[in-house]
Amino acid sequence: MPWSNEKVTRYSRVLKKEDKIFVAGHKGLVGSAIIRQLRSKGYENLVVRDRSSLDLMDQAAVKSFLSSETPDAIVMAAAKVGGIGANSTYPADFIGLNLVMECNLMWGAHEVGIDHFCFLGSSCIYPRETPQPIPEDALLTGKPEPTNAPYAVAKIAGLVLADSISKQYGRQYFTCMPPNVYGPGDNYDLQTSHVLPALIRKFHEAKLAGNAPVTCWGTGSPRREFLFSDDVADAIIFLMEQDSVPNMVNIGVGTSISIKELAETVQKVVGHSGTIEWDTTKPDGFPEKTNDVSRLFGMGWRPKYDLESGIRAAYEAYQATLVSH
Ligand code: GFB
Repeated sequence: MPWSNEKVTRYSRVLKKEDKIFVAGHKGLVGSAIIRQLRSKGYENLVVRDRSSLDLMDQAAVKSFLSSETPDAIVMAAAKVGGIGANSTYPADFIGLNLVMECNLMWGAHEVGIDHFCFLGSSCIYPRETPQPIPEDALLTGKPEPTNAPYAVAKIAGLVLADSISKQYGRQYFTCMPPNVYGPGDNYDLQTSHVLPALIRKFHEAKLAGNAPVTCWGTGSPRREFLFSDDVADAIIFLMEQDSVPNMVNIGVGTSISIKELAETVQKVVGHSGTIEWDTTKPDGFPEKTNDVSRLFGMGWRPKYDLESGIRAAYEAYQATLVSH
């Protein structure tokens, strides 16, 4: 049967503590959280590579690395990522770099016989117009959100590649769809970052400038689901530790807030008391992006961080970067 967005559950041996796990993108927002969580759960046989020593854009180098290291499992947290501004500015990079990296690493893993692969998708792969919360089988049932369609198409291609390799070659390659992720090691560049780190930086700098007004993008009415990076990592490891995993699994809290409510929450955590203004020349993107997490919750996983405690932890991590500069 040709590929469909139907749920397929695949069984395989359970991850063992001594397994060698390659975490691609170990310095990034999600990758660094995965390393933290794996170590805290007793997985010590971890393999990481800086971009300078392993360029995922170089197919031969990736194949040679995989052949020599032969990890038991791979988590691909490496990707070209960014917020709504970055996606609109660099569409070719978001589809081109991500397609090449995911094919090099995933096809290379298959060719050297690696059985376990967790590919990171995103809630933005779903259609712009779709039921909320979004179930996994909404995939490919409608047009993508234009502000991040190239990225979404690259991630959908990776998801279908993972599922097809599993189906044809009997491997356990699965894709998880995190929502908007934030936490330590985030990107705070105001042109390329996601909304939450951008607001943390904006409110912090405005507070120091005497509670100057803060300008947010869009109308403030879109709704987003936010999950702290350590919860995303915990969910990914939870899924890898199961003896069976569905081919695609949404990760999240299953609820969302408006960008306006988010701005007010960040303002409260940072302690800013000025005005909030809205630049409606900037795009809103998805009207709403809330994952239906019943598939994951039905397996027994739950997040640990609520939004306000997560923002507090992220704000502390941001302030620590200012001290170290
Ligand atoms: O997080 P964000 O950049 O990306 O924007 P998406 C979320 C919402 O926050 C949009 C608003 O409605 C923005 O207009 N927003 C308000 C801001 N102020 C700001 C600001 O100062 N900076 C930013 N960046 N946004 C991304 C995809 O979509 O979701 C990525 O483009 C990825 O590829 C990510 O999938 C998870 O949530 O709209």
